[in-house]
Amino acid sequence: MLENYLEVKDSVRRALAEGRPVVALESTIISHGMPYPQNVETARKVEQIIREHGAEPATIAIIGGKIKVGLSDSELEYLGRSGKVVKTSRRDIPFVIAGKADGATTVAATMIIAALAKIKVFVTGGIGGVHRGAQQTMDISADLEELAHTNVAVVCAGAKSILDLALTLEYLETRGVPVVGYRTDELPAFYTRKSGFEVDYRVDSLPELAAAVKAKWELGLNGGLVIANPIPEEYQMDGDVINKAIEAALAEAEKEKISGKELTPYLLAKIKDITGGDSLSSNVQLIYNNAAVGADLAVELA
Ligand code: PSU
Ligand code: MN
Repeated sequence: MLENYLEVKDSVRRALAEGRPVVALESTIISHGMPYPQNVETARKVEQIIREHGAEPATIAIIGGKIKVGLSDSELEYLGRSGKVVKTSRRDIPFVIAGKADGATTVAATMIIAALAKIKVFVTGGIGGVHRGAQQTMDISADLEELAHTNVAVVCAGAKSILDLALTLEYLETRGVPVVGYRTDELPAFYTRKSGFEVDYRVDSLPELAAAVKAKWELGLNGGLVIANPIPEEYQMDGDVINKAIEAALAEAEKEKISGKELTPYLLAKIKDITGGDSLSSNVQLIYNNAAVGADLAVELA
């Protein structure tokens, strides 16, 4: 049944069969999160870092209606270039498949597919969350619901303050999702190491982290974990600069009445323009840093 839908790349299939570590990667970040060609260059380098750390990368996407677990180099290039790829979250998966279309998977959709393929660790930049103003708009990312259900550890650099971080943490608490600081007491805010919010647990070593992940799932405590890994000091942005850019981007989005699935990509592109590309450089570096930690965690779990 599943074979009718999932196409697992040979190198990934072999690694999984042999019990070697595999790390899942999302593709919305490639098609909707960054401009070409930096998106494709970053995606390639992330895969390389994961290999250097002893794990097998599996970038996930839907191409021509087929779910791909692991992409070839030309498929990566295609996703980054074609401007016609559908941003695909949980609700979209069946329709992208039925329409034989191309879909770039969000954190939620990537978690679903990773779990189907039996991949436990997933590396990304930042997760979606509760948007500012959600009291009115009810804009809450499907990523949070997926974290509540699906057994995948998500390594990220926290969440951006385009979101309401306090409400995002409340939501995760309600849904029983642990928010773990990797070598930090504070939830990182993506572009910066600090957000002013504490994480639930700080872990300083990978064996300790792996032990907690194992205990959670062996006890049947289903759902994901947020492993928040701060951007390296030298690449973080100035707090005032990035916060002003975020405020300006949010105001612009409101003026243009951007909502729904368009909002996050719109804000990312605006922030990049306002910061003259500086936010993109930070974005790229924090993903590299997450790739290293995610691969090390996958090795530890294997
Ligand atoms: N944050 C980023 N870059 C991204 C995303 C989030 O820095 O590309 C993407 C991820 O794929 C995430 C999605 O799952 O945006 C969340 O979108 P929404 O807010 O519409 O749920
Ligand atoms: Mn939304």
